[in-house]
Amino acid sequence: MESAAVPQVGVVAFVITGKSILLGKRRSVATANNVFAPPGGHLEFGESFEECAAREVKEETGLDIEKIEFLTVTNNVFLDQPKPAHYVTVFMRSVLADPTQVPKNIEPEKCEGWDWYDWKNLPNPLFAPLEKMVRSGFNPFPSE
Ligand code: 8DG
Ligand code: MG
Repeated sequence: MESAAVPQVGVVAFVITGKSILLGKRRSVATANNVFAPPGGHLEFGESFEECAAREVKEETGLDIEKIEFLTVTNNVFLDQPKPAHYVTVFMRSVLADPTQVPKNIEPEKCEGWDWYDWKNLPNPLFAPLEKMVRSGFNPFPSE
């Protein structure tokens, strides 16, 4: 991670299948250890939120996503860590371009593996920004 002197932009992708989302357990990363989080990463210069979500999901899971839509944005300040950080976190939702595709753990040094979790039965502990969102009652699913 870069210097935390200024707020940074993180883009997070909910990949939705039915009422489940894709989560992985993070390993030794500055902002979060051993917590479950969706795929995501830093917004690159010139990139749209949709492009960033698709790129990060591809890089981390090998999956191709579509119907990528903006959900919400949250402000996350991580002061209680060796290198304090501040993220403006953009949450996107998406679905699999090919529903038969299976996630691969492409960055095993960063993640223990990916799996689908029912929104009503999420694992613990969740990464703080997601935990906050779940506790607020946020619903990421399209209304039908
Ligand atoms: P990159 O530098 O390769 O672009 O990214 P990365 O190494 O994959 O970064 P990341 O830590 O996975 O994501 C960037 C930041 O986004 C993370 O440090 C903090 C913020 N972020 C949240 N919530 C979440 C989340 O639920 N998942 C992910 N992946 N990042 C999140 O605030
Ligand atoms: Mg990441």
